[in-house]
Amino acid sequence: MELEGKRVLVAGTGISGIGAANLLTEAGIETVLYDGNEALNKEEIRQRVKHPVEVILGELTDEMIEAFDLMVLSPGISVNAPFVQKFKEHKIPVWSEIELAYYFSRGEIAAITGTNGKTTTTALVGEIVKCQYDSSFVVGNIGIPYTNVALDTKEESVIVAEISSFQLETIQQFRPKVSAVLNITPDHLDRHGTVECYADTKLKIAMNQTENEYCVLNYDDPTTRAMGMRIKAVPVYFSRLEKLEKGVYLDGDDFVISWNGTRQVICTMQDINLLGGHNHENILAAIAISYFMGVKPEAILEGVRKFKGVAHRIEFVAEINGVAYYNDSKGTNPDAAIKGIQAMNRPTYLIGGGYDKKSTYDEWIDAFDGKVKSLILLGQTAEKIAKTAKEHGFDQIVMVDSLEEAVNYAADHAEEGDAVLLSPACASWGMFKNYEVRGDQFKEFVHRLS
Ligand code: UMA
Repeated sequence: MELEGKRVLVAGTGISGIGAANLLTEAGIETVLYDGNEALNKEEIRQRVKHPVEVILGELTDEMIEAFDLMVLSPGISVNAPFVQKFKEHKIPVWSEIELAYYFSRGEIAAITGTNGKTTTTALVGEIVKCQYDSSFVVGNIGIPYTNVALDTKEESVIVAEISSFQLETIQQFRPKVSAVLNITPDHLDRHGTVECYADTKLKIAMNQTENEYCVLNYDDPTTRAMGMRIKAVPVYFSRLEKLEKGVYLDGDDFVISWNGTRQVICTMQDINLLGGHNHENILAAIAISYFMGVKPEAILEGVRKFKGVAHRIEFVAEINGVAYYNDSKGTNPDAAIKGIQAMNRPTYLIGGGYDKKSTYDEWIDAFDGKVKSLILLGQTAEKIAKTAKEHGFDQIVMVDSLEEAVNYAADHAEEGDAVLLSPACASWGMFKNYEVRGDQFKEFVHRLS
């Protein structure tokens, strides 16, 4: 579909919606911004867009809908939202903002999805490609909408994109040179319904790829391993647990790539700055992605050595009175939070709870492994988590009303040699704008203690 002369509705006025509206108006396409939240301020929204746009808030009538040729959807809005369904009934195409950015952008794309590790892997691939390519961009769910940079890309650019399942729901032509599905564990079931539907949405990342492209998959995860049978792209497996005949794997301390009969050590444990088995998986995936994006082994090694990790992911904040504080606000589901508690090597005051994504918390509680001294809970899921914890025989539970109260409680009770970990196993929505705001506030409350 050509966009010239079309009238486009951009749904959502968060950073994706504003990015999409900027891109469309810059390209001279008639654009209307829409948000279901009537309480927002139209003028404030208009000021965030570089060129003049109309803004609609609240309900969309059938008459209004019929006047559009296309809708561009922000990731936070479900395709099942009633107004989106109306667009479909009127046979008006609905594009993900990723699709819109792809329409305008040039260069080659590495697109990374999975339940966990995608932000770290994306940031690491970004660091690696920078070591070889002059024009590179790191975008997507990581917090910089792809639409923000689409017009700055050139034929020789490399775009490294973290892509969520939400962003994949409505892609059309989006075709990365290298895609990656790092792992699948239940997440966002409130939106996708079943884990099968969630996994299928993730695999859409490879749906337009051909045999000339690559899809990096986790060999140790049965769901992603099986995906290799369902794609046209060349599957490139990585494994932390097995030495693969063809793929990227860990051999003792060595991160190895074996392809077309050649075995090459890319880096060793001494070269990396990230802790934990899950991070070894992220490094293996990043090596595979970078290699098939054309990055030379020396540049991969340089990028791996430079990379120091990402904020909000088991991020060390401070040591105060002998107590270490860690911010794992990005632990937005039980599986990610399991990685957080597994990384602790001290008795831990664990702060959890938040928005209810219909997750179950049994495995997370089991992963406490005697390390958690006290579980401090807040948010919508507090009662549900407390109930599960008690069923698993864990009753050192404290209920609080705010993150500040949680930090103060932990600081008052923790002893020298303990850790305090914010790793909520839940999204932040409802109490915070996003996990970054939650993590930043946590860090601020911790710094206030000193
Ligand atoms: N809105 C409606 N109708 C609805 C629902 C929402 O109009 O039915 C409006 C809201 O009123 C609000 C706007 O939509 O004004 C918000 O849009 P959004 O939720 O898509 O938020 P953005 O600010 O555009 O941020 C999005 C991603 N957010 C989500 O997927 C929820 C960000 O991922 C991403 O960084 C950003 O685009 C840039 O690509 C955050 C996230 O939590 C980090 N992602 C989830 C995750 O990682 O688990 C998927």
